[in-house]
Amino acid sequence: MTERQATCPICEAACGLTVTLDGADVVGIRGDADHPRTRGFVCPKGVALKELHHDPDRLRRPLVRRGGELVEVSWPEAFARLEELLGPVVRAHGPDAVAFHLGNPLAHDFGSWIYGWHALKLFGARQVYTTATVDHMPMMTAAALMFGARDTATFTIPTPDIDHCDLLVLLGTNPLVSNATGITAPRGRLAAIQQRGGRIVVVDPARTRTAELADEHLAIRPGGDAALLAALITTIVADGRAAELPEHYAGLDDLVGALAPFTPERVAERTGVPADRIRALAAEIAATERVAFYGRVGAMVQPFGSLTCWLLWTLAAVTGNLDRPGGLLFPQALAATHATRGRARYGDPVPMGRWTTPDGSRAEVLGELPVAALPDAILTSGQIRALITMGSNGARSTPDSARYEQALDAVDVMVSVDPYLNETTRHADLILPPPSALERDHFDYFFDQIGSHNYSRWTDAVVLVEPDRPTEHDLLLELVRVLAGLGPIDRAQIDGLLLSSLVHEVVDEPGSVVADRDPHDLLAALGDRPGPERGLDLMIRIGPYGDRFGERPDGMTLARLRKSSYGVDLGPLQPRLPDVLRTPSGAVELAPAPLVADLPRLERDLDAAFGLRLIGRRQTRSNNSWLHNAPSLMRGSKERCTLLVHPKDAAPAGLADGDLCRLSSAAGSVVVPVQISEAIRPGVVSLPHGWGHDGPGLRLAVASAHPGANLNAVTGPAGLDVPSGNAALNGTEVRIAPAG
Ligand SMILES: Nc1nc2c(c(=O)[nH]1)N[C@H]1C(S)=C(S)[C@@H](COP(=O)(O)OP(=O)(O)OC[C@H]3O[C@@H](n4cnc5c(=O)[nH]c(N)nc54)[C@H](O)[C@@H]3O)O[C@H]1N2
Ligand SMILES: Nc1nc2c(c(=O)[nH]1)N[C@H]1C(S)=C(S)[C@@H](COP(=O)(O)OP(=O)(O)OC[C@H]3O[C@@H](n4cnc5c(=O)[nH]c(N)nc54)[C@H](O)[C@@H]3O)O[C@H]1N2
Ligand code: SF4
Ligand SMILES: [Mo]
Repeated sequence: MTERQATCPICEAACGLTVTLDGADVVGIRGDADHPRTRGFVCPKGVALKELHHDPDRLRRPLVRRGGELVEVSWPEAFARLEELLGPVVRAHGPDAVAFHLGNPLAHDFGSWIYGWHALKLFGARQVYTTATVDHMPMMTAAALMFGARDTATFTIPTPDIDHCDLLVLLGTNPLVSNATGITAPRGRLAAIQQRGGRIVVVDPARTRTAELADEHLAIRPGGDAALLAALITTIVADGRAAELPEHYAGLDDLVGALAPFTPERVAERTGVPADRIRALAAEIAATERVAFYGRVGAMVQPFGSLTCWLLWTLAAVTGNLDRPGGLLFPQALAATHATRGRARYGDPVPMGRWTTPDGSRAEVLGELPVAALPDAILTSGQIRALITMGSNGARSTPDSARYEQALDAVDVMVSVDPYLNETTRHADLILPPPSALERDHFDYFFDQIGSHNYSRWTDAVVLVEPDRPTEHDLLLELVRVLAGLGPIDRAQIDGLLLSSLVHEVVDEPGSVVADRDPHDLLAALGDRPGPERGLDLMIRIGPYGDRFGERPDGMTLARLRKSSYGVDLGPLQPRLPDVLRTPSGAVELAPAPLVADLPRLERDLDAAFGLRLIGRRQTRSNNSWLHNAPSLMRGSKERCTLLVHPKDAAPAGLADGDLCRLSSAAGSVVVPVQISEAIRPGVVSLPHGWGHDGPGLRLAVASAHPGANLNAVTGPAGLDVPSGNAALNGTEVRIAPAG
């Protein structure tokens, strides 16, 4: 038996794991008590990596569609088929004929994160749809407009300093179940706020486990957050309690003017929060020394996600809590990001509207198009002929998912990079499975950017991939080969081409720390071993702690990081304004025009009619749609995919606890068991997402035995947050009635 250290790549918590091996067999996984950040914390999903690794349903070899059936083939055959399928489309119709749907697991794979985005840009890909637009695109959009950004690969986002705050205000997040993003291993840290005399306020239509632990729970109506935040700001400003802001803030007067209609009295009905409670919360925020604010999925996958993120950060700014310990702070990651590249307080306008979906109805934001518009893009235009899905299960994760599946059948060519034959990939012509999570090196390129402590770690793959088995990076290189028409050159050469173009981009950009260096010298310094490590080494070396290729001999390199099994502690988050700003004005933009322009829509919504509304929730033993094939996560006879209904809504509908209910909307309907609960606000029902493992052609023996109902068969049709294009997954108008 041997023991190896690993990092769990499933969620943002990035827990340190200890993996016990018997030869190449993974026999056990537990939390690593010596990990300096997660200190032994682990959840059932991390432990289930063992089962996922050994899962007989997990694909090890490629599948090709032949006569309607998906059959196993060798890797050379699969790559030949890739060329046959995609090559002609690209040659005849160019990059705009190929759409991409990139999904959540890629955010946990540093190679995909560094090279994937770069490769798409090189290919001229514009029909790029990702899971960001059913998740955090509002946060990316608001942050880009307030602090500056070039794309969604790196970002400048303030995170709550929960270990030092006196008051924590949480909107639309349940970290005790989800670990949220940036509130890792939360139980002890939340309890510590209360132990030091602080308070926690949770704003959520459901009394979640986090709300139960909180000192105050505001059971808001879905989608009411932006109006609530606007009223808090308006009240604090009107009471003369706004903080004095330094010169690197712009637009305060415009902000105050634009928010004037949103008084507590005006928003009380829509938000479901009485005016006196809004005033009391405003007074508490203004009177408290250090206040941290945090909003996540519930604050984002709704019609006003961008306004919510913007107003959350402006509320922090006007109360003096932005960029201060105990409030919100900007992390400084080891690898270079937009905010540590280029010149401080110098930036281009936010990339927006440079191209559109094929029908012109939706514009690009930060290089991405709304994934909720992908089915229409395929079904109503002849433009998109091929679809490449990578780590995405849009058939369960995007709104109006029946239409999404219909689009998968309509497209001429579909290629999936995915380890499972699931609800999405069953429509593919070719499936290329990457190695398992335990077979890959890990570095948190994405999540280091939002951590609550500046910390970075590298872990080696726990199990070695068989020599002839392509890695996720190799699969990307094979796609680049076909998309760029590179022909039968060595894969290592493609890797070299990508690295070389990355080095040139870094050297050539204004304000580069390696502007005066010869790209050939940098390439030589990065070595000749193909793979994603060289790109990461580059980003570490030009990053804020980097050695700048010898200029700072004590600086960091990937080799130096790898020497320490527990990575590098780069210290607590520190104030970083105004240096992180990359806006054209060089200031924090408190009133960005595209957001101010969306306020009239919010004002109209204050008077909207309000029927029964559907929201989602997360569960400890699920992660989105893809962990239900692990037996340990499915144990127990209790049905988990239940519709939470308040007794006041259940009685008139004739529903009792455990009854089967038909839940329907304009998009579709599902049958689900009812769970009567006082924890959900009356007028709101809640169903978890990622279920619905049914229909033909799945290779998911365990998941199919507990299929659950697909929430996204009912969400949509595509209500969108206007500035970001994010899907409004929560807040769909629904009806409930006894089934059958
Ligand atoms: N166990 C587990 N952990 C996960 C995941 C998982 O699937 N399972 N997924 C991971 C991913 S991809 C993400 S993005 C994070 C998400 O992390 P969280 O944001 O913490 O996710 P949820 O638990 O869905 O919490 C969203 C909350 O928003 C509430 N809500 C719904 N509508 C509204 C609204 O209009 N306003 C307000 N204020 N609240 C609303 C819901 O009731 C719910 O409690 O979790 C990650 N961690
Ligand atoms: N109604 C509703 N819908 C939601 C949400 C909600 O709260 N409510 N939450 C949204 C959020 S926050 C998110 S992040 C999305 C997630 O939506 P998606 O991005 O679609 O992610 P998953 O559903 O987790 O599906 C992941 C896919 O990647 C595959 N996969 C797993 N590991 C790997 C890997 O290492 N490499 C590759 N190439 N593939 C891999 C899996 O087999 C699966 O097909 O769902 C969104 N959808
Ligand atoms: S899935 Fe569980 S073990 Fe893995 S990182 Fe998230 S909380 Fe940690
Ligand atoms: Mo997510």
